[in-house]
Amino acid sequence: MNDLPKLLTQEQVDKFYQNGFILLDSFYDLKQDIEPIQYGIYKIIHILIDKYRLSINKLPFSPETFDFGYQQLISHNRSIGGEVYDAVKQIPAFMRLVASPLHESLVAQLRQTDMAGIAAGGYGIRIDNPFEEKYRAPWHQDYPAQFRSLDGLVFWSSLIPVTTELGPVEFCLGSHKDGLVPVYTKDPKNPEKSGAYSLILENEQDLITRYQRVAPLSKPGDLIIIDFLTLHASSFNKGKRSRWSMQMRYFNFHDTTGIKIGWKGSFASGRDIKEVHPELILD
Ligand SMILES: O=C(O)CCC(=O)C(=O)O
Repeated sequence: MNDLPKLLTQEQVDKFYQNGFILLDSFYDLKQDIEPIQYGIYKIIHILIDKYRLSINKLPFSPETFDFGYQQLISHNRSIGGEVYDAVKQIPAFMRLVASPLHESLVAQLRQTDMAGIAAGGYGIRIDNPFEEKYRAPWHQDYPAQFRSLDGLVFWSSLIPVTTELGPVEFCLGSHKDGLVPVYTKDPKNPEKSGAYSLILENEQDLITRYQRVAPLSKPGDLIIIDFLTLHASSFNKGKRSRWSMQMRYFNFHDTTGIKIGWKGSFASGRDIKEVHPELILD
């Protein structure tokens, strides 16, 4: 039985089906949902400033400057960025947001299901640092990198105001309607990339020019819902600050592909795509 509240208007649902993503303005409660996560990140940055005995100024907490000191931390030693990345996804306030009933309601409404699942390993907080290519997401669909169910959804939400300079996510409008795209598992132009970041779509350049592309700007509290088949990519961050954003992925236990593959995960579960979907691999 699905008696969860319907959070979207029919117009929003239609827009999502049409475009393969939708931006919901001011969806989350800033004080209750977002600030505690920013505060957790602020505290972790401070613990690491102390750990490495760095003389970095500390500001009192504010949602606008929660990441103050992070740029200096990674310019001292880039590997501290990895410590922050692994730590922040374990902030309780983030896990509470991941498991928010709001997400279950959205999956129920958009996928007409009474059985939503949280994709294990499919949630985290991206930190897109200025002028870094290694972890920039190239054009991709989420399904090959995540699996679980073909009709999965990404809930994407920024922790800072995203400007064009900071490299917003770019989407190919309506691309989800054209189904799964086979991939190469190595990017010869960027040999430093690995895992999901090294997947390259078949005929990538031809493919993406077929669609109108948009890169919506968003702010803390906004939510972008992305279909697991929508082609999208991170733009390059040419700013002075890292772009902090949350990704929370859900799937549908009733999806026939999901049931067939036993709701298995992909890279985030340490699995090779070839084991589950050999037909998607070109090399
Ligand atoms: O935030 C980004 O730059 C990319 C996010 C993304 O590709 C995803 O959530 O699937």
